[in-house]
Amino acid sequence: MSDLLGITLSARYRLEERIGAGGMSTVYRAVDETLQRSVAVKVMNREVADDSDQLERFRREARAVAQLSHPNVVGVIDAGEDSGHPYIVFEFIEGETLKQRVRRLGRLPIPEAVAYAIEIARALGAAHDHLIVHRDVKPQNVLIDLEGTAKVTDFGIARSLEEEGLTDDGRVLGTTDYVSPEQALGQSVTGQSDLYSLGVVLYEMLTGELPFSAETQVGVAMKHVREELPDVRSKRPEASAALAAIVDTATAKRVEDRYADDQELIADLEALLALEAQRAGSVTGEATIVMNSLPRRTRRRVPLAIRHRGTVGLAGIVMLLALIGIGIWLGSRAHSGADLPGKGGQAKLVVLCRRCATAYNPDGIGGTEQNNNQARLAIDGKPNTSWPTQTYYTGQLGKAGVGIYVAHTRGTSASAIVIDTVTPGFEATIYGSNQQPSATNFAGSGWQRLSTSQRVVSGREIRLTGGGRKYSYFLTWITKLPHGGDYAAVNEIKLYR
Ligand code: 3AM
Repeated sequence: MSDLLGITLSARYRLEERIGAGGMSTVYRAVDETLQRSVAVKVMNREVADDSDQLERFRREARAVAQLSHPNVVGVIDAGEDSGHPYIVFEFIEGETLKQRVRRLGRLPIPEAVAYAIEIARALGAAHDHLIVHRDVKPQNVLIDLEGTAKVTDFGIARSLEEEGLTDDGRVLGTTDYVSPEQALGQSVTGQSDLYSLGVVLYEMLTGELPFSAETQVGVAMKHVREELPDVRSKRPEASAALAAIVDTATAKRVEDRYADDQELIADLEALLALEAQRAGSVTGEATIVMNSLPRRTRRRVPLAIRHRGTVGLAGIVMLLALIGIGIWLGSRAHSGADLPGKGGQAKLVVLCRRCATAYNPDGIGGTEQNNNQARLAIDGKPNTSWPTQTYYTGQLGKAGVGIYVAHTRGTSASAIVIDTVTPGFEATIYGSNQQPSATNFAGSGWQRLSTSQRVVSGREIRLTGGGRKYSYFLTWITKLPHGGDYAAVNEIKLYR
């Protein structure tokens, strides 16, 4: 397509330099002769311009992005067609792609990585608000301008959820390095698929590596379907448990276990940025700017020294107090780091993804749901919220049991479990399994008994047997309601390694 160099499209955009090429199009730096400024012009390749489906897709990109006016989205300025060349004009971003930045610097400083993740999530949030799914979130599509701001581009295969009817021609993606399991399997793709890809981008910013490699792109895609991402902390030990939990929740294989929407992910990332800035002792570059854009409530948690100056000089006491404050607050949200009392500080709390709790009623009696929509309250780190069983007015369960299980994506060995409850005295047994529990068949779910049956005392440790075997599912199986009570509540389930 170098034949286009030097020509002026629609008597306005003079193509000066070829800056990138993809399968469908070529990107040029151009001069807008009317406004005398640099622009980026994406010209559709001639071969594909003859294909009406592809042409429609190209036009759709222009229309989709034109709807968005967001500081973290590369803006569309114009679109047109000249001598059979459809083109889109974008604001020109001087700088580099996020991919180039990671290649150049390797692992990014943690506050910077989190700041970029926030900016990308905000851009995706704006798109999702317009029912546009990006579908190709990767660091190659994130431009970092000279001020350090991240801007998402290339909505080339984005689709409006309202246009689901349009046939998807199964176009081969350039890379499957960031593909969500459902997308790899050709299932329906939603905003949560973009969040998965963003989770992988965050993983890469933190570790400097991709989570999966294989001989072929299909091989990588299959790993996204089948294999858990490696633990971020095995590659980046200074990453906090809370940060690892965010990566885990964003990249959960099952959509139900993933962040439900952008706002949930952004809230966790913003809270974390405040903490990570604190851990790093100073913030620079984009982290400072993003920090200044945090909602007031979150920003108040950032120590004054960082909030105002971007670096920490003095104010040691203020900082220390704030550090303790944030530690407690975030720890209570993400289960970071606390030790089990009475175990000599050796047992470590297992970090659970925030959607990884499920109510369990395989007998089906008394309503199959069993308040499953509240299950996550048992692992939200807040002792005053709980998952309750349904109410059994007779005071009897009338079946073998009912319960709640938590999932640990990679599987973990646990030595103890602690249940906080406002309805102590119910009887429960802890089980472990490595197969996805059947919603209707207790016996067919592979449960191994890990504890004796016991009356639950709030906050008291229940020892688990199992010889250090790893399990992916841990079930608290309630066999008897508390004496005189008609339900049982689980305020918190804490699993210790
Ligand atoms: O091929 P590289 O990675 O050097 O940075 C983008 C990428 O560069 C650049 O075009 C290439 C293919 O996407 N690019 C895309 N949109 C751009 C824009 N709006 C842009 N460069 C500047 N401004």
